[in-house]
Amino acid sequence: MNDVAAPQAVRVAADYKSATKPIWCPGCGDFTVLSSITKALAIVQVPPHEVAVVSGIGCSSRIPAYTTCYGFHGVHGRALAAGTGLKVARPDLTVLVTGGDGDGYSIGGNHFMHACRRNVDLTYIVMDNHVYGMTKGQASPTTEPDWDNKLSPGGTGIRSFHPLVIALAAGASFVARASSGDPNGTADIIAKGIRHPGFAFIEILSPCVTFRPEQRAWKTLVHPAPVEPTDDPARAARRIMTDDGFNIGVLYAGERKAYAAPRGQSLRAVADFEAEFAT
Ligand SMILES: Cc1ncc(C[n+]2csc(CCOP(=O)(O)OP(=O)(O)O)c2C)c(N)n1
Ligand code: SF4
Repeated sequence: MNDVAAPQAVRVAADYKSATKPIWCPGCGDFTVLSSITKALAIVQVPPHEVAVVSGIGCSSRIPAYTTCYGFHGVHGRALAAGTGLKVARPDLTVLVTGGDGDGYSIGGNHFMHACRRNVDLTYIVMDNHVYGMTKGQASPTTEPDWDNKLSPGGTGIRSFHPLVIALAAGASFVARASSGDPNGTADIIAKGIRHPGFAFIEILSPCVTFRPEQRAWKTLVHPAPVEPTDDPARAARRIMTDDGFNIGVLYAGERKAYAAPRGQSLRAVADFEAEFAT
């Protein structure tokens, strides 16, 4: 009898793509983000059953269903809370948290800051289209103050949130910007984020062609960051605050130790909690 295990076949992007057909609008940037995520998983060669994709609510938050990995499509703005808990309880899993700018920076804004601060080893991918796509085009925290539309005539007049700088200030140990117009470059950045030991935050410019058709031009505006990533958060913040918003690449990669759950504490059985709440 031959007891030598057969070598594992090399996994390809298609191995991570489920048979569920995305229902995004034709041309939505999220299609290429999905393909970049599956390509990144193939680069890392982690088996699909060892990956969990966790999301909130929004068009972009539909991603988990389109992969063959474990998935959790949670509630609006709480993806990072669920993903953090999962990673702490199951550090053996590769955890990707995915969603939109409304989900992550508005209702989920508080979780965003604290996830950066905690530096749990997960990868947070935000498909930023500067709008609430799923609920038909309201302004989001990253919407430009002068974006004129019928829901906020003349624009909101409110300064945009700057996620990358906020991530740095809050303690994220890996900060990158990518573009859905560059699927291979984005796959490479996501793979780097997955391999990074700590909280990796990746903003992906992903156009909403339905409510922000002008964003189709983003793919002509993006360009590789002209400098290598730095491990100095102050330098990274200065660069990001003074760039044109279309610099693509890993912008900051630091070495802060990732959070590790205290050892030696046994997990309590669910039945114990039930008994406590029953009294
Ligand atoms: C508690 C709660 N509040 C509001 C909503 C309505 N809602 C669903 S998706 C969404 C915004 C989604 O926007 P974004 O996260 O930017 O994702 P996109 O659809 O643009 O990908 C909102 C406000 C909800 N589902 N739950
Ligand atoms: S509404 Fe916008 S974000 Fe949602 S699927 Fe359509 S193009 Fe994509």
